[in-house]
Amino acid sequence: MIKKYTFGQPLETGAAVQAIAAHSQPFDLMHLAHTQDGICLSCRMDTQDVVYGLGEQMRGINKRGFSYVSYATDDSFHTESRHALYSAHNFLILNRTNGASFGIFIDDPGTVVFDVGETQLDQLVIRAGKDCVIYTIEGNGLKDIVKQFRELIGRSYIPPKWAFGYQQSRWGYACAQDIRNVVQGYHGKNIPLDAVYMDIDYMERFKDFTVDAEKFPDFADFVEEMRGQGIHLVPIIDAGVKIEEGYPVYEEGVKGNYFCKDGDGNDFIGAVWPGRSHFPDVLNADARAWFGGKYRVLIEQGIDGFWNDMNEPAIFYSDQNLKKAMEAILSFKDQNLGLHEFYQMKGLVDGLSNSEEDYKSFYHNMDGVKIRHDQVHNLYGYNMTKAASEAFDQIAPNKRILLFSRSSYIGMHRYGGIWTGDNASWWSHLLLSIQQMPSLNMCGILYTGSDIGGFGGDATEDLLLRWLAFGIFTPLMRNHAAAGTREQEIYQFGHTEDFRNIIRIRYGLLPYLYSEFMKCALNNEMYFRPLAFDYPQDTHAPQVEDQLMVGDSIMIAPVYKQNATGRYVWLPEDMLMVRMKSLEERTCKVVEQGHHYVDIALNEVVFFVKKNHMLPVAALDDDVKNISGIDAGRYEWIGYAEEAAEYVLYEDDGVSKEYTPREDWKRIILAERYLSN
Ligand code: MIG
Repeated sequence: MIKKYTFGQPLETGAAVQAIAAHSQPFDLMHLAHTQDGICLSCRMDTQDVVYGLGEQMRGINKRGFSYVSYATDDSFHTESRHALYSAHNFLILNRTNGASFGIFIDDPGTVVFDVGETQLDQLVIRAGKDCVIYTIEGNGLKDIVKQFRELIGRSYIPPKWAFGYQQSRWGYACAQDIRNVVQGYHGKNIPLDAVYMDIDYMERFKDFTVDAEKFPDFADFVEEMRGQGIHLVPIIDAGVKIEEGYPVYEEGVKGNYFCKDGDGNDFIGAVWPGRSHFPDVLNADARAWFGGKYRVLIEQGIDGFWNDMNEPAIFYSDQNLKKAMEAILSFKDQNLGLHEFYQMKGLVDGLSNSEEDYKSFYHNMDGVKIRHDQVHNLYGYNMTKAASEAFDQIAPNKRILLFSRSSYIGMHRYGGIWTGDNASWWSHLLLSIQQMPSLNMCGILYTGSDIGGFGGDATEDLLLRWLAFGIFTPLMRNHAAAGTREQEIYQFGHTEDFRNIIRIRYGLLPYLYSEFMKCALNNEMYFRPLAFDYPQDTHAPQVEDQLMVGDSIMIAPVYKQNATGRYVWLPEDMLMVRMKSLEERTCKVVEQGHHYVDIALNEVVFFVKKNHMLPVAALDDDVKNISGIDAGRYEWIGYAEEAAEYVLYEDDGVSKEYTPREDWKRIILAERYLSN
């Protein structure tokens, strides 16, 4: 049951799609206090209670023991001490052992703080602004609460099927030849690949919707050449529009009044990659339609996928802040700096980027109402992505176009996916990425994944192998790295055959992964779930922070520790352990409920099939290059049927929006006592 409470005069964020009447009784699920800054909700948590949710955030699956801030931030240093990442996903569930569990969604586009037992171990405290809508959800267990929430916020974005193939990216591919080399690197070793990303270097001076003609002469021909090799190119689009006379996007934006304004009514200026830039006012319907329409120029050249970046929006500096900081720094000149002054001076530079002062200095025009940016900060990336998606609906109404964003808010999941931003080549970030997945799924973000191998820092071969062995289960499976780091395309490493085997396992499992993804999207369910969602009676499950249910049939237990040759796995019931050295070399064995140490070599993928469940596995030719090489007629089945197992297979053409209706989903049944080997 969903209840809606309105406080003050909230803005329409578009997060919810179901019209629900405001609840007639006062809010009483948590203790409510009105403070100077807004509202404050609090309640007690029992020792055994678990808090799930908050989407893209730091720390574990159980969010207890820390506080989290919803304020979209371009901070590429995801250490344990951080409280905010790129998105704002204000939904959590307090799962209680004694008393009713509930979900709560704070629809407030400004700063919201979730103190989940940080200040006081047993207190959940939520602070929001004075104008917001709060939804509370009670239901029959965790899955049901999530499903109700997902129905409230609408169906998740569905990408084209090729976006489930393996994808390679790197900040640094600068020209057509660089990309050809990547494709050759993969194809030369017979490793499948479906997409290569184009980071900011493809543009002419970082200008959105341009392609540098020196680096990419005849871009449309190049896109076609790549399609001929089965490769989709996915260009990046940044939020900031370069100020440059003669650049049509800039000139149209100025003329149409499509950019955010500063306090004096001039187009706001912030510096990002293109230098001094304006920011499209994507919270304004006209500006949104205009900016979205710009994607057409790339679509017409054959592009069918995009990633939206820098849309918190990130601001390196503003003119006025830079000036102030400069002056202050100059005042230190010729002084004999004490330590205090030195740090003060250093802080002036560090504080220039993404500064609160800048976010308070520009305005949106939302349906004629002037709104200061910081009050709606968390809606920017969401609306940039909505702009693109709404334009795609016009440009190619029945075609799925790949789209994902760095920043987001609940509601954006209807328009695109997200990737989890600038992680690092750290083992701890492999674990973080495992833990973020179910929380994101709760908030409707199903098409998601992290930069495999890590963005910052140098990936080692073992880290990349382990990360891929997890990444084969994430809908977005993209290897991406920052400029200046060690090259981490998999053909750069010695044990190519091991990498190739792991990637081929992804393609072999694709019929299952895609089928599960589609069913979850169409049924408002979670593709990745913490164990406690499937085994609510299991008292150990709530403590498992490093295993996940993936789709309806399997559980994974990735290795995420350096030099580990295996790991402990908790089995909430008897399961079939499937061990793959390659797609073809696999063994299956029933393992009993309980704790087990499982050896998992660097070149192995291990997963577990639930009792009375099964999954399809595609048989692949040796030279499969991309998902078009998966032949729907050649599925084998892995199953563990003590009585009987049934599988609902979802298939469609993978590109149109004519999703297969439920009554046509195929039911496949395995006979009694079947155990595959
Ligand atoms: O300030 O476009 O998260 O994936 O490679 C860095 C360059 C800007 C941040 C993105 C990252 C991308 C990078 N971008």
